[in-house]
Amino acid sequence: MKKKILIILLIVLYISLIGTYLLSLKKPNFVMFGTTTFIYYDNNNQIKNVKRINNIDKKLNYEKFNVYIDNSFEEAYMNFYKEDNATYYDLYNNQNQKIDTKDFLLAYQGDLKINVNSSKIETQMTDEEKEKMIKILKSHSINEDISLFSKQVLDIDNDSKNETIYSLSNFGGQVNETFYSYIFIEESNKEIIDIDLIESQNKNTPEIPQKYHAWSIDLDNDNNYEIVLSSVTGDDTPVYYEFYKYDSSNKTITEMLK
Ligand SMILES: [Ca+2]
Ligand SMILES: [Ca+2]
Repeated sequence: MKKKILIILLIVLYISLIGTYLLSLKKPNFVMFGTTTFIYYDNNNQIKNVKRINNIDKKLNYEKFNVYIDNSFEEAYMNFYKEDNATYYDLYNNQNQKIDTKDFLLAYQGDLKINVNSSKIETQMTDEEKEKMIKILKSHSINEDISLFSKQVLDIDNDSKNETIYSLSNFGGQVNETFYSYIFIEESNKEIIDIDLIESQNKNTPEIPQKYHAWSIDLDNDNNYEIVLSSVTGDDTPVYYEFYKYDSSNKTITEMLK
């Protein structure tokens, strides 16, 4: 009898070991933003969690990724390497040719449906826009210097009306000023909904992160785009990514996956 129990126990142990081994072979589904921020998904395309890292797993070197280049995902391979504490990468296509791109790194692995809004993120202001931006900054009593501007027009919430996402900051601008990063949505009725507004306390010391609107992506497959911001504090420091959800009915912005 004891022998029988022992055999059953051994069989159970054997099966669970094989199960664990097979699970370890299954690669996780994830989207990576830069080399620092990873959103993991389960097999049903549901977001599981987010991880922010400093050191990229070298096992990812030369694995196949779907990389967002010129408004679409293409199969590519990446070689990651570290220099002066920052992680860099080279991109190669299926023919082993190096791909040159100035785009921020957005890539995924696994059977995911990642819908990136392809409307152009404009970085030049017209004179009219500049005037309008300065008015908005004035209304918040923040510095009116703008060194970084971006604008994307898109229908974030799929209601057939366009919103505009603006990001403004004055990093690298005039001296003897406080620093700010301001990202907001202008709704079709011209109402402004803040995504993030941060200002440094002291002049000439940018102790706040510089934030920038990087992409609008439907990350959770609900037909609404999430707003992805890059965030960097200081030179030669990692760029991390943040994710915001816009609820047009309640006119609220919520940060997700903090
Ligand atoms: Ca809309
Ligand atoms: Ca979504």
